[in-house]
Amino acid sequence: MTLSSIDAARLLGRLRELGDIGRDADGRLTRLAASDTERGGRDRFVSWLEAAGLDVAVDRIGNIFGIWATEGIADRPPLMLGSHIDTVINAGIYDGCYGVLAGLEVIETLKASGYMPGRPIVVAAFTNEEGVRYAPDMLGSLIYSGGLDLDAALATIGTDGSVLGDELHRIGYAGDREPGFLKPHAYLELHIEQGPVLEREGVALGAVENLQGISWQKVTIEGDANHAGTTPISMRRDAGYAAARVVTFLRERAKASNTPTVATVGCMAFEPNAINVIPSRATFTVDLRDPDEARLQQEEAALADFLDTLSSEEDVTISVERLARFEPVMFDAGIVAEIETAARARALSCRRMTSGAGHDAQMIARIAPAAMIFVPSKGGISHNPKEFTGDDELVVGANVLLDVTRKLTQG
Ligand code: HGY
Ligand code: MN
Ligand code: MN
Ligand code: MN
Repeated sequence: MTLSSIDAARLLGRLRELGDIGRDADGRLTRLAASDTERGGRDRFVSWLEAAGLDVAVDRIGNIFGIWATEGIADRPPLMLGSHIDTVINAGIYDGCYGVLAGLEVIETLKASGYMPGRPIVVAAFTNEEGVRYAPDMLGSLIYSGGLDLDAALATIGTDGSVLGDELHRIGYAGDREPGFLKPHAYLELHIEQGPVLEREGVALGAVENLQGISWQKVTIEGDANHAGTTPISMRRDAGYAAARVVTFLRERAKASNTPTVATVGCMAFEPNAINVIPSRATFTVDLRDPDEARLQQEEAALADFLDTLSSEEDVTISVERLARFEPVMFDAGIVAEIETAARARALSCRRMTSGAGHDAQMIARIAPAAMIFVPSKGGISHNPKEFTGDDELVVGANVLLDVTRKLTQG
């Protein structure tokens, strides 16, 4: 049986075109959720959906859906293919966008081939997957799956003081559909691995069977500003030094544990942030992840204990705000098996794996059987303009998405 293929030039061309929307004067790509640059990406994506003859729907949290529902099956639960088009700061062009554009490509290829699916096929671009401007991350798919109150989410204040709901209105993407208006029969997300495993093992595809738990916290340490030259070390309430001890504690604990636990302090700010003033305040974020829920809780407890000890040792006051907390997720074994079957049919190497990154699939897995397909990331690099996956690898992933989509929508 000759296996059909997606239109590689169209997919790769769109990936590059979308990848150029939101570059600053230095060529850095940043499309934060509900920003003007993201509006540009959203508009371009909607124009492609319309050109493909799909029905376009936008829900109240700004999730965008392209719907292909042929006569007689429109009321059946759809297969949903999705990901996100918002990015981190100074991003690559593949994270999220690849899955959204490959989903559209699969629909267009099937439509053009005369294929008659047994259920609608929908491609989704979820709002604020990255969580860089508004916490928590995966916010659009979390709302879509009923994991958070919609009004509370719309009232979320961003790192720039903006209000998500106002920004969605301002960019024209405060939609009218209720989140969850389409209950998927199944959900499939194609994504770059963003890690080193597939490349290191020389494997073409990942059939992602689970996704690790995520804990995001914001820590504020209050000390006393004082003169850098006259204040004896023994008399300091140095918020900056205390913060540095937390960073070291987290790295050394994760390094010493022979577990998959990872810990990251990604943001840090000192006040008053002056070369000759002992910091009076340090605020920073902590991102803890582990595939095992009990171990993730242990890591959170160990951090809390360390902060208690630190506050008395350094005579500082410490407060913690939880920004996001998602338990580990198991994906649907049946869909994972379909991914492996599709890979074998194309004589592609494939291995089961855990996702280290968070994805919209972990949220939609709350309301439908879900799974993910990974393609290799060069050097395992992501959330970095050096993020790269070869054209052939991108096309291979999209063709397997095509095959599994056909399998999951047979009449
Ligand atoms: O943080 C994450 O893993 C996701 O990219 N938002
Ligand atoms: Mn992503
Ligand atoms: Mn990402
Ligand atoms: Mn992600």
